[in-house]
Amino acid sequence: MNEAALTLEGWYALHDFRSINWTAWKAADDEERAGALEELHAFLQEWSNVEQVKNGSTAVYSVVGQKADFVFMHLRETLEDLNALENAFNKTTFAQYTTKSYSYVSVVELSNYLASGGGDPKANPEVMARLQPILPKSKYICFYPMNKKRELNDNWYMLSMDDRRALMRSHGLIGRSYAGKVKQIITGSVGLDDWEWGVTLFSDDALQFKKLVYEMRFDEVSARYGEFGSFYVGNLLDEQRFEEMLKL
Ligand code: 76R
Repeated sequence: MNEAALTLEGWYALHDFRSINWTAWKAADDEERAGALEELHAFLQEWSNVEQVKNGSTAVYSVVGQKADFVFMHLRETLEDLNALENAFNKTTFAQYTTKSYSYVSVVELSNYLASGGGDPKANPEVMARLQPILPKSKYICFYPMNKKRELNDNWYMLSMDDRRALMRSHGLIGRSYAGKVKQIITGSVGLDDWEWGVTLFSDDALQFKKLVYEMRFDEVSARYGEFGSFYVGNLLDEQRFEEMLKL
């Protein structure tokens, strides 16, 4: 049997994509809208408090194009926390003016392909900071799910650990050349959702997403073994921008 990569898991992730029901939002009276906005404000505040005490992290972005209008990306300690959080949001008045566009459940993952040194990795604060990351508040987000291919001649899961490690080295080198320009969070979703990984990228320059993903397309790990789902791209929503988006 072939050897599975060892993985370290951190916070669980929920990418919750929503669309706004503009017809209903416009039909609501001022008082109802004000109440809904207040509730939204309270939730954003609560999520920011959770982040302050490092019990999780939340990123809020608009989505460009028709796939959704905005996304909440939540990282929390447990699946129960994520569940409670989505249910609480779904009970708000504001949520009644949204429809569910897409969601993705996964867990922050690091693999041992390029790990160095021994000892308990979870005792390393740098590793912990990557397993429980405070999400950047960069101007742009890009999310897409992906698989590693399982076809007769191109089957990632039939490659030896050594071969995969060599391939991942080249992948990591390309990635590292974007250090400081793009921050990536890889979340694993085997057994949790429809694809094997979620890729979430953050940058202050949306063109860097295109350049990074394009460059990786030529790298063997992606060129040969990558399979990709839908791409979502969006702009940072702070409270003020969120309110502006909803203003009629
Ligand atoms: O964790 C590390 O920094 C070690 C190197 C590394 C691993 C193990 C790494 C680095 N990645 C790893 C694992 Mn990655 N990554 C993607 C995509 O669009 C595409 O073609 C692929 C989507 C991008 C854009 C990206 C970026 N990576 C993985 C895995 C799990 C593989 C497995 O276990 O089989 C996937 C699915 C994946 C996909 N990767 C980096 C980046 C970047 C920017 C880096 C450098 C990170 C840094 O050094 O800070």
